[in-house]
Amino acid sequence: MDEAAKPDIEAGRLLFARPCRFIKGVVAVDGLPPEQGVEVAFAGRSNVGKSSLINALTGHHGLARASNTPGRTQEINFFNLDGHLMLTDLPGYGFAQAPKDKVDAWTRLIKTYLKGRSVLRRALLLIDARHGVKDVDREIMKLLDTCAVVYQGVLTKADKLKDAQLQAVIEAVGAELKKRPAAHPILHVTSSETGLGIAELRAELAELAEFKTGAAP
Ligand SMILES: Nc1nc2c(ncn2[C@@H]2O[C@H](COP(=O)(O)OP(=O)(O)OP(=O)(O)O)[C@@H](O)[C@H]2O)c(=O)[nH]1
Ligand SMILES: [Mg+2]
Repeated sequence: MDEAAKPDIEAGRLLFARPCRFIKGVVAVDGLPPEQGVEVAFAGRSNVGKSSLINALTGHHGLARASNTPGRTQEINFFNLDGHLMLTDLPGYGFAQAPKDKVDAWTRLIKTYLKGRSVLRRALLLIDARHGVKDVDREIMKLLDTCAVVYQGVLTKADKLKDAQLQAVIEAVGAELKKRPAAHPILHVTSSETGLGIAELRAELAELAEFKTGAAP
């Protein structure tokens, strides 16, 4: 790896040490906040750990509501990281127990948002390390391949696996993402529980937000 490609861990730390504030929860496209700055979305199956990952990144445990009950996040929640980056916590997809009309409404909202949001610079596609890529994930990948947004795989709950199992999942998910036209080549491996991979993901998001250490005099 050349020097330029190295993640700037310190920039990530400094960016995510800044205050992050909840802006609004959106249930329909007409409620979306104005498009400004750089936005990054957290997408993935219900219960994969989207809200927990936002909390781990920001070091703010009650910020995004995480829960044992799948389908906890039912709207697109916007979090403003001190004017540098907007984080969006999406409702999970693939939650079979939710009422069909609700699932249809979330799915429509997620799809419209992912397709039409010009400030959306990246969608993080969270995959539960215990389960790997499922068909509902492939559906979202297919959609994202047609959108003007790069998406990047993030394995969650890595703490739940033994090293050898984790390696196998990293290889399988990495191989699957490599085949997709719009997927970013780097797969992040994280645990919101132990903090694994959080510093690296912060660094990558700082780069996306063009946030640098010592940039200002
Ligand atoms: N062990 C472990 N548990 C995790 C991790 N991340 C999330 N969890 C747990 O997984 C459950 C779901 O987490 P959430 O963050 O609410 O998941 P979500 O993707 O936001 O779920 P929805 O909003 O329902 O789509 C919670 O009980 C979390 O405590 C992790 O890295 N390791
Ligand atoms: Mg959630």
